[in-house]
Parts: sequence; C-alpha cells; structure tokens
Amino acid sequence: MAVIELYPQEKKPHPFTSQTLSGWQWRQLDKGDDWTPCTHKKPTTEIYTDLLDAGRIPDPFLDENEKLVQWVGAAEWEYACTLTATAAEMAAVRQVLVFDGLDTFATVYLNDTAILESDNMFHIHRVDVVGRLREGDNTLRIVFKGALVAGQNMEKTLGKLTCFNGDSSRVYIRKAQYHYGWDWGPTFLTCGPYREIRLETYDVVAVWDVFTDAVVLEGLQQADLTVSFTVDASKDVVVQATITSPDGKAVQLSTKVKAGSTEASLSTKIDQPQLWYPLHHGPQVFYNVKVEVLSVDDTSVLQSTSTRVGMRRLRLVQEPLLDAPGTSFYFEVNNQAVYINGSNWIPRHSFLTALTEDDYRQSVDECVASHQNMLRVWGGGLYEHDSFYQACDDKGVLVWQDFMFACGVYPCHPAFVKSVTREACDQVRRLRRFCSVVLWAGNNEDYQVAENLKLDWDPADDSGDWTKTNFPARTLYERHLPAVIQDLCPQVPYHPGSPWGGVNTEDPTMGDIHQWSVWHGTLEPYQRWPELTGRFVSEFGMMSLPPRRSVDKYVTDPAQRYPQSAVMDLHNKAEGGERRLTSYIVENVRLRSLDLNDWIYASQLMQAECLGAAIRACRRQWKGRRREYCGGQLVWQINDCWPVASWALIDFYGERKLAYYAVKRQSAPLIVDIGRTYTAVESNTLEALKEKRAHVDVWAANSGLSQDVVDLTVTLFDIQTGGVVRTESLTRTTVGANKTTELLHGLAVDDKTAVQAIMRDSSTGELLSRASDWPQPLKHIAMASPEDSGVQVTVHDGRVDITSKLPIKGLEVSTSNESVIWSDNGVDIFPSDVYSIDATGLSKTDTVDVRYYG
Ligand code: BMA
Repeated sequence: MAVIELYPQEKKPHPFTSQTLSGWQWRQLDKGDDWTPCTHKKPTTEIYTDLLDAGRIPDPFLDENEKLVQWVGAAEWEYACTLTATAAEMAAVRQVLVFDGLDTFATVYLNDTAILESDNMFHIHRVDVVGRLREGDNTLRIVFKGALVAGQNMEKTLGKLTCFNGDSSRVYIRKAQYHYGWDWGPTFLTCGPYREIRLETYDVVAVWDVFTDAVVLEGLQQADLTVSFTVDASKDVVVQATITSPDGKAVQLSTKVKAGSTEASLSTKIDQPQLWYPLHHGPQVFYNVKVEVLSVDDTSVLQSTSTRVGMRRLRLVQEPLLDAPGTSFYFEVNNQAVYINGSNWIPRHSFLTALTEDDYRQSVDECVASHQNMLRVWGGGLYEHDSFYQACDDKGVLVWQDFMFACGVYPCHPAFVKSVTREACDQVRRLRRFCSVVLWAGNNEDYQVAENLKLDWDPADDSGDWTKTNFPARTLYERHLPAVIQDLCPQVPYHPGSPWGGVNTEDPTMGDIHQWSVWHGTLEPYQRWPELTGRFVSEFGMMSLPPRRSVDKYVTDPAQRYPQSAVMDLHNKAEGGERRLTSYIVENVRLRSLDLNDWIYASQLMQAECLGAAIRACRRQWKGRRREYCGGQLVWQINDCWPVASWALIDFYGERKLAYYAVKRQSAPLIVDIGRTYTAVESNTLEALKEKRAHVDVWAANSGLSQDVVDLTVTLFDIQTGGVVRTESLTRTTVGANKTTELLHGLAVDDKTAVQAIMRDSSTGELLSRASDWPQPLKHIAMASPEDSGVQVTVHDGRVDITSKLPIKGLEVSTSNESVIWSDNGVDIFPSDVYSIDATGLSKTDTVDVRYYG
C-alpha cells in the first residue's frame, strides 16, 4: 500500500488525545419542551435521574411512585451537549467520536448532521467525524425514541413471541431486559447516554483493543503470551510492548506496523509465570503490559497505553465420576479444583448511571467478606461496567458471564443475528482482558422456557441452523455466540445456557441446574435440600423482607408500614410472592404476630435457614478427586436494584439480611457442619401417624488446599433446660484437603435436642468453626420463655460477647449506630460458650438490642 507522506519533516505529528464529553442538557422532544441543564457534570446520564434531579417526578423508588412515572418510558427525549474542539484537535488527521453505549434507540447529530443511528444498548461505536467537526463549539444532540413502542411495532410485523417477566416486546429489543420489570424489579424504561462518549484525535496512529492472551501450559511452568491490538496508522510505525512481571522483571517486544487500519500482535514465552488465583487459593497478581507506538524515524513516543493481565490456566471440568451417573461440572484454575460458593449478580440499580466505581467495589468487597468466590452476571441485566470486573480481578472473585438473553423466546432473523453478533464482539473484546471472567454462557433460562412451552428443541438435532423452528435463537446460543468466544477469547469456556446439559435443563447429573423446586415449582420444603442438589446449582434462593431500617425509607407513610399494605405489595414483584413467602414462613417459623418487625425477622430467619440448608447440602457433595458430585452453588441473588422484598442477601440500601451471615458461615474455607435426617419408622400405614426417628451426621468441608488436623466436640443439649444430653469428641482427626470429610455418623437425636459442634486446630487449640443443628421444622420446637434464657450481651468497643443459659436460635444484634458493621449475625448460642461478634464502628457506650427465636 502506498504510504501517503502527510508530514513534512518539520511538522511534529499531533499526539493522541481523548476528550470525554459531559455537561448534558435534556428536553422532552414530543412536547417541544425547553432545554433543562443536568444538575451534575457527569459524562453519563439518563432520563429518570435527570427528571428526579429537576424535581419533575417524585422519587420512583418510594411508595407507589413507580405507577406515577410510567409515562417517562413512553415519551421521546433529547440530550445535547457542547463539544469544544481545540485548534490542535482540529489539526489532527483523525477525529473519531467513540460511544461506549447508548440506551437504546438513538439518533446522534453533530451540528445537525446525523452521524449515527444505534438500536442496541450493547454496541460500541467509533464514528469518523472528520469534515463534520469544527473548531470551537459543536453541538452533539441525541434523540432517544421509546423502546416500548419500537418493540411493539416489531411485534406487529414480525409476530409476538413469548417471555416470562416484562412486556413480550422486550425480546426484540437489545436493551437491558430488567428495565421492562422483573420478579424483583420495577418497570422503568429509561434512556440516555449511559456510557461515556469521547472525542479521540490523532495523526499517525491510534491503538486500542489491547488484549494479552496468556496460554498457561499444563505444567504451569510456561505461559505463551500474545499481545494483540488494533492500529489505525496513516504512516508506518513501530509498536513496542513492555511486559513487567509482578516482581518487576521486564520483557520488551516490538514490531513494525504498516500504515492502514489493521490488527497486529506480539508474542513471547514467559518461564515460571507468576499466576493469578481465585480467592482463598493464592494471590491475585498481574503483569503490566505497556504498549507504546513509536515513530519509525526518530523513535519518539506517539501514543502509550497500559493494561494488565492476570495469568491463569482455566478448565471447566466435565468428566465421568466415580460411583455416580453423568459428569462433573466444576472449575479448575491453575490445576486446582475450585469449589464455588457464590451468588448471582443483577444490576445494582434501576438507573445505572447513578452508580459509582465505589459502589461496584463495595459490592465485590461484600461478596469477598462473605467468603463467596463467584458472581454470575445474569443474562437479564447488562455486560457490567469495567469497574465491576476490575474489582473482581483485584479480589479473586470469579465471574460467570451470561450473554444478555433471559427467560424468553428470542428471534433470530438476519438483522437480529447481525446486531447480536456485533454486540457479542464488542463486549467480548472489552471483557476478555479481565482474568476473573471464567465462563461465558449463552443465556439465562431460555432453554427452560423452550421446554416449558414444548418448543422444537431436540438436543440430538445438531444441524447448526434452527432458524426455521419455533426455537430459532438456539442458533445464536449454539452457533453464533460460541463462534465469537472461539475467535476472541478461546481460553474461556462457553456453556450454551444456564441451565443447560443432560437430558433436559433439570438433569441433576450433567451441566448446571437452577433449583427452584424450593420457592417456585412445587414449593418443596427446604429440609429436602439434600435430595435437590446437582452437578452445579447456578441458581436457588428464598425471599425475605429488607431490614426495618430500609422499609422505613421506602415506605414513607407510617400507616403503610404493615406486611400486607398496598405499598409493601408493590415492592414485592414476585408472582405469588406474598402467598409463597407466607407459606414458607408459616411452615417453618412460629409467629407471635403479624407485626412488621416480627414478620421481617421471621422472613429473614427463614431465608437464612433455607440458604444454610441448601449450601450445606451442595457443599457436602464435594468429595474429592473424581467425586466432585457438586461443583458449587450460586445464591439467587446477592443484590437488589431498588428497595423490594426479594431473594437478595443485601438490600438496595446496602443492608445485609440475616441470610448474608448464614451464607458467610457456610462458605468459609474450612467449616464443620451438621445435618439432621429423619427416617419414618414403618409402624403405621397412616402417613401422619408414622413415627419418625432422627439422627445427625457431622462432617468438615474444606476448600483449602492443605489438610488439617482437628479436634471436634459435639454436644447435644436439651432445648428446654440447657442440660447436656450427650457429648462426643474426636481428637487429632485429619480433615482432607479441598473436599469434605465425614466425621461422625448417625448420632441419635430427638425433637427436644439441639446440637452444637465445635472444631479446633489440634496443635494450637484455635477455634476453627462452629455449627449447630435444630429439630425441623423450627415451629414445632417448644422454646423456653425469654426470661429463662439467660442471654447476656456484653458490649465492648468493636465487639460484643454473647452467652446464654439455654440453647438460643437465630439471635440478631442491632444498634441505632448506623455505621456499625457486624462480622456475624442471626447466630445460635449454646450454654458454656462465648460467642463473639466483631462490630466495626461499635462503641461500648452504644446500646445493642437483641432478638431471637421463640
Ligand atoms: C430465576 C432468574 C430470574 C428470577 C429468579 C427468581 O430463575 O433467572 O429470572 O428473577 O429466578 O424468580
């Protein structure tokens, strides 16, 4: 290719510059309103938060205001900002406007000339504006059309498809699907420039999409590194990559890149690579990769950019098991099997631009603080903000990333395939540099919907083109999306859907399952969890109400603060939400009243018990090499997007529910655990009159990589008197590495007995873990009266110590000091034990309230 000599020797090339746009104003287009300047200077914004800031709508999250602001989603909106181009920027050969994401039906005008039409929230655009940009002030205007109308028009021409949650038109629209309303989320069809817009100018070159693919070889002794990048150069240049190891050793590579727009790469081998590990498995270390573009003539630096890479060897292991049908489904990082204790992640807000980098960081910190090592970015939300993945990389939290399809029958006509393929390429290119992303999955529950509706889905049909069937999107999930992964990040495994695998999506012996027989489906008692596990349980959950402090925020009228009020009902979006929640509470927890505080406590205790039972059942199935009968579980869901009664562990305001602590206790790397089993004695043919016997088993679950030598004490207490019924102990017992070890089997118990197990390190005596077990269901237990319990709470600076005379279930500590962070809560207390809870921010003069079950 002929190289155009743009620069006479004396003219220095214009260096790469980047200017982020901000200073938005907006108006309602279909009403011909005047412009209103945004009250903030942020680069990203959206209509609901702007209307709220301007006092034009009531807070959509409070009371029943959701109903009052639906008109916003039906209207047309226009945004504008001024882009001031400097003389230097104008002198550049290339002037490009980069759009990281527009939500959703957007026409962009630069000085009244249309420069871009976008109809997919997940597309990233680079638009050449040479000849359109002028020196000084330019106006960038974006018209946003209503997504609902657009979708319903498509339904008219292309036919109505089916979905669960939200308006059926959503399946045609590439917009975060939860905006249409979900069984935990409100309907707010917001719009706006939700991700950054930048003007990039340069002369000779721009380099972007820098990606370092690290292939760590099997023995972990070597990594093959390829640094790839996209270059737009109007002249030949030299691209140089400097790779610096975590301990500061640098390797330099360079290549000459010919003029033009092209992809290029540099490769090297690294011996003894320092590897990145998930939480609790090793350090999170990174190689820094600096890419510089040098002028061929004088080696001056024209552009410089830095990224980093965490190197890990990754496998999703699906292999035959010993003594069990089907195949395993577990993650292996750097040749170590990793048991997954994690959660599902939904968008952290209905209005994404309200979030800060700190919000993402804090959420990931909360995940880590509860010992959870995976978050699944669920398919009804969005490809998350960089800060989310950055935090996951930093903390060793693995990410299961869905493509953005959820609970629906999606179309697969050519225009849709084109849009989705581009979306996948844009987002995979952006996210492949985060080493925490360890799986891409095609969708959320779309195969389940296909089964439910009895669509044409024959797993044996591998034609690769299902577009003529009534389950056309299978072509996306099994052909187009895996091709993108294969092409752009072949190190990361692809799974066609979640759930997927086996004879159908409910097959517990292969692939992953969503276990919703508890809560949805047949409303199975959670005591049945030992029979409900699968090879990997990527969803399961239980609802509860947010803590009282939160309820008081979103229910502003005190007269509405009761469990059955209209406001409380609007803030419970689940189908049959009240009925199901009531069933589970009433079947398990003895209620004193329907008072709001009692109801909240009952729901949270019940949720904590349920999730504890589920994780206990799953984790026990991690039995060592070739016996990975369950590879992990992901709680539905860790967070909320607005204030609501939901399955969340942490509510919208950041308040932890009791279940958060139950998950934390169950997910600690090394725990002792107890399970109670009831067996019917066949002495009476009438089910209700069958006598039942109960026994408990005790085991240790260890996700650590070394074995431990422990002492175990198991005490059976009489619940009414606090007397010790029986004690069993083991000394110097070995707990195997990275698996569960059964310790005691078949201790007979009755319905008056609660059990406590304490596990200590044999050599140091250090307390490693406590576990407790109670008769089921809890409602049948005759608890002693609170006056006899002898509960004592001693408040120290930063800690409380709790003792009791009787066994105590689900003791919750609270204080009006809102800054306090408890390390544990909703705990079981037993006689002759001191239960300490760390309380960051607590002063010994603070008043600590307690409540407990019974
Ligand atoms: C699931 C999810 C969501 C839903 C949740 C609770 O299976 O995939 O669609 O919000 O259950 O019902």
